[in-house]
Amino acid sequence: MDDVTGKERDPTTRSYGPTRPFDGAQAPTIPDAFKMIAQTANSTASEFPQINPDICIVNYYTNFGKLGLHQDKDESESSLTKGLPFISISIGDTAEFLFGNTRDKDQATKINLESGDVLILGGESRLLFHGVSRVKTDTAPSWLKEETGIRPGRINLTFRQY
Ligand code: MD6
Ligand code: FE
Repeated sequence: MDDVTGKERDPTTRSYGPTRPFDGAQAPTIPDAFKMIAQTANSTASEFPQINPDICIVNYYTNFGKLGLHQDKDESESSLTKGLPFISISIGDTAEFLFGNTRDKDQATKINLESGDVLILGGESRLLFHGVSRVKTDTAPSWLKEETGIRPGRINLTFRQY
């Protein structure tokens, strides 16, 4: 697997850089096992280019967590122009996920993202508006809770290539 230097995301400026804003630590590379999952998923969506991810954003949502409708356009001009996909993996409680062509949530399509679901936005769909309207309490698979002791809520990993 091609090793690339990882990038840190500064959530306040929404920009990417080589180091972590609060302590200057170097961004680690993405573990191969994680990269393998993302790239395997990517290869099943053969209409999209294959990425070599250098960014993995991990978000933890409590059962009150939400994310407003937004476009992901903080990656490089070239990445966005090429429609390089991002690959999102959901773990834990189910999210109600919205997507659409505008920021209007009443016009958006609503789907459930359950634990283990993978969502790929690339090509023409790369700049769709998307967000999380709610996280459904106590919907994670019971085996996951028993085997990992995962907390209530949802973990989302998104893999991207800057
Ligand atoms: C999700 N996450 O949690 C969708 N976007 O299913 C995002 O849309 C997202 O987690 C930009 C940056 C971080 C994210
Ligand atoms: Fe996003």
